[in-house]
Amino acid sequence: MVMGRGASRTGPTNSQRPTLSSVKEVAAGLPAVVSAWKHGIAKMGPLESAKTLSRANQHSGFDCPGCAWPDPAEPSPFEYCENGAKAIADEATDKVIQDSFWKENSVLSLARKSDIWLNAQGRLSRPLIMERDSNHYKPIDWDRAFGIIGAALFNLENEDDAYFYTSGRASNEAAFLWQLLARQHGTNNLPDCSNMCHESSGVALGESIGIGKGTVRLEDFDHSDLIVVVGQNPGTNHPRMLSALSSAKRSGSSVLSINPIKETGMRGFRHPQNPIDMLGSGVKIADDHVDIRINGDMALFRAIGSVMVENGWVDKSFIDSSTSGYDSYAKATKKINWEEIEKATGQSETRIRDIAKIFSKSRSTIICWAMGITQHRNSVDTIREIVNVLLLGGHIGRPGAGVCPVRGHSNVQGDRTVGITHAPSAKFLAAIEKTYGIRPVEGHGADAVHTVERMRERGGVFLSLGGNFLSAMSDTERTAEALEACSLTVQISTKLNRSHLITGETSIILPCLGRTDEQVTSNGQQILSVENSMGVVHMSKGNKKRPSMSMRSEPTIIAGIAHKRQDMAGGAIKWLDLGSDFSLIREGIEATVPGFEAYNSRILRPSGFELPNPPRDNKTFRTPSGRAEFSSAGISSFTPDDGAYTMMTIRSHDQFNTTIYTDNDRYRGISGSRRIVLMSREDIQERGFRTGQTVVISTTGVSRRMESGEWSIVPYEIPKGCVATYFPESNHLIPIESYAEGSFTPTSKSVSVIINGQPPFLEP
Ligand SMILES: Nc1nc2c(c(=O)[nH]1)N[C@H]1C(S)=C(S)[C@@H](COP(=O)(O)OP(=O)(O)OC[C@H]3O[C@@H](n4cnc5c(=O)[nH]c(N)nc54)[C@H](O)[C@@H]3O)O[C@H]1N2
Ligand SMILES: Nc1nc2c(c(=O)[nH]1)N[C@H]1C(S)=C(S)[C@@H](COP(=O)(O)OP(=O)(O)OC[C@H]3O[C@@H](n4cnc5c(=O)[nH]c(N)nc54)[C@H](O)[C@@H]3O)O[C@H]1N2
Ligand SMILES: [Mo]
Repeated sequence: MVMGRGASRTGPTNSQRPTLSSVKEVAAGLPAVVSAWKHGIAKMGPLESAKTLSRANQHSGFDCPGCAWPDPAEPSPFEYCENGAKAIADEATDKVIQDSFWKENSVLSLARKSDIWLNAQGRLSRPLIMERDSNHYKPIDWDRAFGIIGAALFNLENEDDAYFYTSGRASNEAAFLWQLLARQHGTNNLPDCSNMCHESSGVALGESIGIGKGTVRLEDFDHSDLIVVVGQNPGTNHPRMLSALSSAKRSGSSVLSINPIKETGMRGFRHPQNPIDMLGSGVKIADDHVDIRINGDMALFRAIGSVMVENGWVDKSFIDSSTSGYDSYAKATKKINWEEIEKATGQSETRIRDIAKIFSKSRSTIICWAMGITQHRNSVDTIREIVNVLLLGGHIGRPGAGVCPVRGHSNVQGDRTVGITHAPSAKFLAAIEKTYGIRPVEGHGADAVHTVERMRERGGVFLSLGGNFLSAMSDTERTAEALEACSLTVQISTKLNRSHLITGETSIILPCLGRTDEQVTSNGQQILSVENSMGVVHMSKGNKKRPSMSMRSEPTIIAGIAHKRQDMAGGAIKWLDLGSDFSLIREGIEATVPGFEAYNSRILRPSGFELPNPPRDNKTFRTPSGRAEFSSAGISSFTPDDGAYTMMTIRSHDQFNTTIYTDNDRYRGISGSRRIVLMSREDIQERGFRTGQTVVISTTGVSRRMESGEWSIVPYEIPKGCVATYFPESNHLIPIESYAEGSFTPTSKSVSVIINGQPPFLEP
C-alpha cells in the first residue's frame, strides 16, 4: 500500500482579495443572456453555440446536464438558462487534451494548478494510465485498460473491497449497467453523489409517505396557493424554476422563502425570453422571506404545526382517512417551548404565528427544498417535520400541492430508480437474479462515508462513473488517504479534475462521451434516457460529433470492463451486446424495475412518460401502516461549540459542483476570489474584523486539527452566529464522522468553526 505521490489535495490557495459590489436585486434578465453567450462562444464558437443550445431540453434533443428541473410539455425554443448554458458549453468545448500534455505535466505539477485551470484544459480524449511509481499518465489502448481493470476486480480476495461510485450525470442506461457490474462482481458497494445530496430526502420521504421522491408535477405550480422554497437557491442552481415560480405568481400563488440568506433569485426575476419582463423591473418572487438561523428549520416547522393544531387549522378528514401517528404528533406539538424555538430559528413567536396563518390560508401548498435542508445532522427529522405540516393540511395527492425535493444532478433521480443504491431491495435483487442468472449478494453495501472509512483502512479498487469524489466528498484529507490506499483507481470522465491527481497505486482514466455528444457504437447511433426531478422519464440525444474518435459511450465502457472481468470470473451476461445496443439495456430495466413497461417504445414519445407515484396518483402510501406517517421526533437544532460559528458551505453562481468556471459570484456581488467568509456586520464588529481581512477557519469538536487559512471576511446579510463559505474548498473543514443520522449525508451545512485573524505571513 502506498501513501500517495505527495500531490496537493486542494490545489493552490488563491490569496487574491475579493472585489465587492452590491447584492443583485433581480435574477436572469439581460446579464444572464450575455453571460450564457459569452461562455458558449468562448468554448464552442458562435455557430456551434447556436446549434447546440437550440437542442437543449427539446423533445428530439439532449437533456441539459445543468440540473434536474423538469421541462414543460411544450418547451420554448430557448429552454435553457444561463447556468445550463455554462454547463453545456463546458462539456461541448472543442478543446481536447493532447497526448503531449501528459508528457509535459507530471501529476505533482498538475496538482499545483487550480480547479479552474484543470477544467479549462478541455476534454479528456484518450484512455490513460499512471503506473505504480510513475508520476505521469501515458496513453494506453482500450482493450489493455479493460484487461487491467477486469483483472484487478477478479483478483480481489474480498469482493467487498471494490467500490463503484456514480455521479448523477450518468444516463439510466449507464447507471443500470454499472450496478449490474457491481452486483455480478459480488458487492453492493455503490456509493453515489446522492449520498452527499438528497439521500436524507429519500430516507425521510420513504418513512413518511412510502416513496423516496417528490409528489408534484410541474403543472401543479400553477394551481398552488402557496409555494414555500426552503434551503434552496434556485436563481443559481435551478434557474428554470424561476420561470415556474413567476408563472405560478401570475396565476395567483404566493411564494415564501426560508433561508438564512435572501438569495437574488428569490428577490426578483426577469424572464430572459419574455420581452415584457425584459423591459420592466422583473417579477418579485418571494412575497415574504424568513431569515432563519442555520438548521432552525425543524424547530420552525414544528412550531408552525403547533399553531395549526392549537387553532384547529387542520384537515381532519384527510388526517383520519390517510395518516397515522397524528395523536402522538399533536401531543408533541403541545410541548414546544417558545423560548427554545426562538433561539433555534431566530424568529419571534409572533412572527411564527403569522407564518402559520399563511399556511392555514392555503388550500394547496407545495414545499420545495434542496441542500439547505438535507445536509445537517437532523436532516431526516427536519424533512419529516416539513411533511408533517403538509399532512396537517392534507396537501399530498391534491392538485397544486405536495412535496418537492428539487434534485441536483440532471439524472441523479433516474440513477436511483434503475438500481444505483447501496441498499437494494430484496425484490429488485430477485428480479436481477431472474433476468441475468447471477446471484447478487444481499445486505447493505458501503455508501460514500463508509467507502472513505473502509478504503482508508483496507485499500481496495475504486471505480468512478463520473464525478469528482476527492473534492465533492467531505474531509478532503481523509478522502485523499482513502483513495491513495487503493491499489487501483479508475475514473470514467469527460473533464480533468482533482480526482485524477490523487489516486491509487495505479490510476486509469477512461474518456467518455457526454450528454451533448452523439452516441455511436458498433451497432450504430444510440439514444439515452433520463428521469427528471418530477419522475418523468424521457429521451436524451446529443448531436455533437465526438471531439476525438477514441472517446466511448459510458455503457460501452462499462460493458468493456465487465466483459473482461466475466472472461476470468465466469458468467453469461451478454456484456458486449449490452454495450453496443442500448435498447437491450432498456429491456433489462423493464424486466427488473417497476414502471418501465414498453420502455423502448414509450421513450420515443416526445415528452417521455411518467413513472408511477402512489401518493400523488391515488393517495396510496406504501408504509408499514399503509398510511402517511406523522413523525413526532424530539426537536433538535445545531448549536456550535462555545465561541464558534455555524458554517454552511454553498455554491457560487459560477460553478457546477466541483467544476469552477470563474472566481466570481455575480448575484452576491463578489468577484475575484472564492476564499471568502460571509459574516454578519454585527459579528464582524464584535470581533473587530475588517472587510477583506484574512482569517483562519478551524473546525471545533474534532480530535485532530482541521484548519484552513487565507479566507477573506465579507460582510453580508446573514443571521448573527452563522457564516458561509464555498464548497468544494471548505470540504477540507468537514469531518468525515459528521453526517446526518439515518442517511449518512455529510453535514455540509452545519459545521462548528472558530475564526481567527490570520497573522501576517513572514518570509522565512
Ligand atoms: N449552476 C449550478 N447548478 C446546480 C449546481 C451547481 O453547482 N451549479 N449543483 C446541482 C446540484 S448537484 C445540487 S444538489 C443543487 C443544489 O442546489 P442548492 O441546494 O440550491 O445549492 P446550495 O448552494 O448548496 O444552496 C443551499 C441553499 O440553502 C441555504 N441554506 C443553508 N443552510 C440552510 C439551513 O439550515 N436552512 C435553510 N432554510 N436554508 C439553508 C443556503 O443559504 C443556500 O441558499 O443544484 C444543482 N444545480
Ligand atoms: N461541502 C459540500 N460538499 C458537497 C456539497 C455541498 O453543498 N457542500 N454538495 C454535494 C452534492 S449535492 C453533490 S451532488 C456532490 C457532487 O459530487 P460529484 O457528482 O462527484 O461532482 P461533480 O463536481 O458534479 O463532478 C464533476 C466531474 O464529473 C465528470 N463528468 C461531467 N459530466 C460527465 C459525464 O457525462 N459522464 C462522466 N462519466 N463524467 C462526467 C467531469 O470529469 C467533472 O470533472 O458534491 C457534494 N459535496
Ligand atoms: Mo447534488
